[in-house]
Amino acid sequence: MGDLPFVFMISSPQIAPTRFDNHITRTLGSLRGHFLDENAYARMLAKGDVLVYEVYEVHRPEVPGELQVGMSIVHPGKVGSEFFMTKGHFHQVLDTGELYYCLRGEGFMVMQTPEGEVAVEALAPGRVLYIPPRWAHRSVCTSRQEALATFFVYPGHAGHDYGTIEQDGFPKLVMEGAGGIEIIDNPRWRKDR
Ligand code: S6P
Ligand code: ZN
Repeated sequence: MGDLPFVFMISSPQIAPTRFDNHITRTLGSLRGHFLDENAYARMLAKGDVLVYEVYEVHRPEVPGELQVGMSIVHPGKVGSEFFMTKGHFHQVLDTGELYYCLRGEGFMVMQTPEGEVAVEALAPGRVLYIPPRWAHRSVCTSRQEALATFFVYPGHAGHDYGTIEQDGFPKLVMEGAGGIEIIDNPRWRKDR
C-alpha cells in the first residue's frame, strides 16, 4: 500500500507550514561570493552572521512521480545595495520545472537558462510563477519589513546543482538604486569561468 494523503496549512498566522521534515537556515556566512559588493559583505559579516533565508521542506522520496513541497522565506535586508536573496540553482535533472506561489512580502525571481536567456518576474501575494524545465532560479526579497514567503512544488527527482551558479552568477542583479528598485546587468556574470 502507498502513503496516505495528508494535509497541512501554509496560511496559518505563523510563517512556517504546519508540517515539515527539514528546516534549513542560510546565514550571511554561507553566501560568500554570491553578492556583488565583497567589501560590504565582509563589513556586514564582521558585525554578525545574520539569517538571510530559510526553507521548510516536506521530504518525499527523490523519485519521478513524487513531488517535493515546502516554503522558502527570504528575510528583508541588503548587502551594500543588493537585496537579500537565495543562492539559486539549476535542478540537477535539468528537464524539471517548478511552481512557486507567493504568500507574503514582495520581491523577484531571477531566472536563466544554460544558454544565457534571462527572465525576471515580480513576486507578490497571490502571484503564481511557473518555472519551466531548464531555468535556474533565485528569489530576492525587496520588501523592507516583511519577509518574502513562497510555497514551492517541484518533481521528486529534480535534485540541485548549486555549482554552476556559484561560478557564473545570474545575468541580472536586484539592487536599491537612487530611484528605487533597479534590475541591473551583473558585471561579474560568467567572468570567473
Ligand atoms: C528547490 C526550490 C526551493 C529553494 C529555496 C532556497 O528546488 O527552488 O526550495 O531550494 O528557495 O533556495 P536555494 O537556491 O538555496 O536552494
Ligand atoms: Zn528549485
